[in-house]
Amino acid sequence: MSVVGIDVGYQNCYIGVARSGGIETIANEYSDRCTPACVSLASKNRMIGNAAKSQMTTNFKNTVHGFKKFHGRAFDDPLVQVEKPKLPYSLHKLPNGNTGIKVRYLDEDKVFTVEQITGMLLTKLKETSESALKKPVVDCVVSVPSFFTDAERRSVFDATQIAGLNCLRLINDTTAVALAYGIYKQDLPTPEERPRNVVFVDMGHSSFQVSITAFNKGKLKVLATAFDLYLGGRNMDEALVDYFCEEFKNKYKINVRENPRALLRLHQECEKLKKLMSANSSDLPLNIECFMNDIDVSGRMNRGQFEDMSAQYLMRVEMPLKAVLEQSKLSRDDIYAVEIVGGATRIPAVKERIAKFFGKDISTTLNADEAVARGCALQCAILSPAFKVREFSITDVVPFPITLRWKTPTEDGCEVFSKNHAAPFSKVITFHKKEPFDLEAFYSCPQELPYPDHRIGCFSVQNVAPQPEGESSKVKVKVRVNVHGIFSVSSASLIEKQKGEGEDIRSLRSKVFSGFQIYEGASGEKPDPAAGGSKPKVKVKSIELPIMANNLRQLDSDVLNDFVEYEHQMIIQDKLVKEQNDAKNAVEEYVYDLRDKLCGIYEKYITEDDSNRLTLMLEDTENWLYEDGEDQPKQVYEEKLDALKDERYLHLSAEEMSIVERCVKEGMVWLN
Ligand code: ATP
Ligand code: K
Ligand code: MG
Repeated sequence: MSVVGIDVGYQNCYIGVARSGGIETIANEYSDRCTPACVSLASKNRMIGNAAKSQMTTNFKNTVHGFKKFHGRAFDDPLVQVEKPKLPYSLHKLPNGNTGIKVRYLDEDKVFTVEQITGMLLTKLKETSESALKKPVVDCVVSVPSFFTDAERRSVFDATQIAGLNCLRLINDTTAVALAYGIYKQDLPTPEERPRNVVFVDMGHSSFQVSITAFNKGKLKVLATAFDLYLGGRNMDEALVDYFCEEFKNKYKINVRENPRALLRLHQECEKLKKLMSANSSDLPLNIECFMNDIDVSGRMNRGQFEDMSAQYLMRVEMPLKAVLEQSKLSRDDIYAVEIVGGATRIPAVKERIAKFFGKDISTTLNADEAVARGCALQCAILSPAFKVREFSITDVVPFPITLRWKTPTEDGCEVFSKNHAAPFSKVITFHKKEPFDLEAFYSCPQELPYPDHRIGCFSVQNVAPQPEGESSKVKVKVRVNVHGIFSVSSASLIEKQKGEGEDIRSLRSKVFSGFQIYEGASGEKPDPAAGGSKPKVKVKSIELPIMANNLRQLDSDVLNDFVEYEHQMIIQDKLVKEQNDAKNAVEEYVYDLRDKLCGIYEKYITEDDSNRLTLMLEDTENWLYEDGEDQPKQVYEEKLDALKDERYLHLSAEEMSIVERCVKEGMVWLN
């Protein structure tokens, strides 16, 4: 069984794996530990990750990046509408109102859902893990921003299923970081001592997240989280892009915004410049050759100017820090350390603001890029029965309070999970009902929600019937925020009194409209009434009731199955194209290799006739590769290669020739 943790970033993805030596971050086939969150669709196949990123400026209409925020979002969502004009590819409204991504794939117009696009990315990350671990990868833990709401989490979860992964947990970015920080610490306070409170700050490309976590030996408890949904490295890139667009308009009379390719290149160069400015405070150049209309452009920038133009963003660093501290009810003196991760926390002005707010030096104990993925892998190792890791319990929080509503004459609903309530967590609510009923769940405070719709879902508790005497039945409903941070009405049961038992019907009747009772417990088990011992035992039978859930923006299970199937087909198609390309490249390589040798190491041992014959043969093959042999099935290339290899030069076989080669290389004398 494999143990894999995946950080799916807005820009960068990382994979952590557990091996016998511990947690490692693994590299992809480009020896890169970072895989860009980028998918490029083409006429024969897809490219994902690094290969896709290199298509960004050439095949920009079909190269999808910056899609993470579309998870669980309607096309009409203000966030989607704000992003839309900035994208080089098109968005499309799906029949169910969700956000679709329109591209050309296999020479056809195709609309993919964001779950499918992330599914493709996860397929790539799965394959990378499989080739590093040399075994199939199914189980994994995937990170999500702590501020993701229910619909967004379900959407990411669906993407993991499309990729054929078994996601054991969607873990919040900052919680994964906290785990990576805490699990190896030998000197944490004992459970009886005051906990060690650590602030974790993660500024990535698209957003800013903060948490305060309390550590004791063997456990961590998240106290509070806060965020700025729109604050990250890309804001700084955009500030630079704005500046240079303006400058180039004046200096070169070009409108960069009219040219998507030039705009993308400027973005890439501005990002590089931004990174350079983190390490260097002097004046730095920005040069792009053949930028637009055959013009080479250049500009300059220094850190001071950059900080001035990003002032509006830097100003926003403090707000989430303040919010998280307030929620935690701690004072600055209670904070043991402030740990920063995420690429954009490398910006000196960002670091300064964090340090200033907490009035202490910030720590960089963790690898800024890889901590999330490592935390995910650790969580996967803890959850996997196949791996032995130190016991470490994780208690996260419910970031936004959740209310459950029902319609009865006297009751309208109640808040079932308050803000920063421990999670995962279950509660049992008792109803008295004669017929099936509906429960509606929604986020209690729409104004603080980073999502335009406060509904979570509607849950119909079915098959409820009155008791034989016509009385209301007692129905126990379990509501849960699960390990993924997803809310559900997870089960319902009807409690049927067994005939002949003597419970006072009237006392039950008096409770019919008296509302509900909530039992709490991390496991969701209600306290055993029999354990109290005072009341006489009533023999009851519990009957499971079916629940029909209708969640906001949820994919139908049929649709999801189709996506799983389609992803599978695309994987096969990519594999075919890859094999075909490999076989074709092998022919091409053979041609070049033999040509080199004919005028190199074989020259002395080959007759002129043979040499001419072979040169001609190579030329023919090369022409064929550009013409009829351009796009042939794999076997055709394989047969071609075999035919070339069978050709006898010097009246020796290819195998014999390789012996010649070795002798020449090793400086042995070759006897003709
Ligand atoms: P998110 O967490 O928002 O989903 P992500 O996880 O993909 O995004 P990271 O990989 O943590 O983001 O960070 C990427 C951002 O960090 C980019 O904006 C990148 O330009 C920026 N960055 C990386 N290195 C530096 C540096 N040395 N100086 C300034 N910015 C940097
Ligand atoms: K990342
Ligand atoms: Mg990130």
